[in-house]
Amino acid sequence: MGELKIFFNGKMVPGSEARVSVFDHGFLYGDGIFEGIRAYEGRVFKLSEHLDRLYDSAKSILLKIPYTREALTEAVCATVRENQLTDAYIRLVISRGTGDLGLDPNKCPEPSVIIIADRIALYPEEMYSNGLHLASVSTRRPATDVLNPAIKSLNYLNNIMAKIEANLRGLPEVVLLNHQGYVVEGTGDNIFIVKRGEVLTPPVYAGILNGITRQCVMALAADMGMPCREQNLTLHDLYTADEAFLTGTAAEIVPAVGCDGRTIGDGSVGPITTRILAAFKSYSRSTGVPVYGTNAATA
Ligand code: PXG
Repeated sequence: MGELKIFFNGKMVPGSEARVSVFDHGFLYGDGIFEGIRAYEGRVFKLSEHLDRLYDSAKSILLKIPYTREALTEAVCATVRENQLTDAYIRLVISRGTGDLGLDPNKCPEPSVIIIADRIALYPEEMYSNGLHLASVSTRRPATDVLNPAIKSLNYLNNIMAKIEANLRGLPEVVLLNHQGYVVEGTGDNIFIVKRGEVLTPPVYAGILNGITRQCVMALAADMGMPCREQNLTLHDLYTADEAFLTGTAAEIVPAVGCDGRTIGDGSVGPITTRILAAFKSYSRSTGVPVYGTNAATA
């Protein structure tokens, strides 16, 4: 494979030439938004839902995306095609653009729009078969009235602070609490528990990113007749859960079998997690926006 081609403000440019200005407010201030999207077998998974969230993030921070939804849909597909990928991880980034050194976004006339499509780095199989041990960390997720986690902004320092705590403990992922002490999410994934047959996940208003995988899991659970609800969760709820798992675009569904030294359930991957994982795998590989023409079957 040659060099990756990047969609850069309407043009396809080689990776080595795709450079943003040091005056870009995405770089100077984290002023911008992004999406992490996957393509499976030549189809972009939940592209419309990702674009909904992207346009909502943009509206919330008063950033005007200089493309229609149709144009962005085509740009995402074109970037995957240009790199001849079938399974891909797609990063769509829209920054406020180039301005001066002050933080005023009005000084940035043109947002920067970047789409990177690359091969997906898969996680080790044992993570799915054995499950993760988690820990709660001291870094809190910001309150919705401080910096709403529902906005998928370029301001990920809070998540990175928690990731540093994970690294210091030698753990792949950790659990963040909100300022009230409720469990909200991981550094880059949502959390679910299973208790007495019920599938539970923190509500959006607790201060989380409303994950596309999360939404999909809630719908799949409902389709399979599993009771599924949003509910505030404490660490006690997580410690005493029968099962727990994390959801995110990159990792899909990862079982969690322990937290803070407590064993979750019997310490093995539970039956409901296993069913949801299987349902997600088959669903994600049988739907999506076709990148290479419309003859691929769409569910
Ligand atoms: N919460 C947060 C804070 C996230 O950043 C999710 C939940 C899951 O959302 P989706 O829509 O993907 O189901 C995310 C996902 C990575 C990575 O490499 C993941 C995310 C952002 C950056 C990197 O795993 N976001």
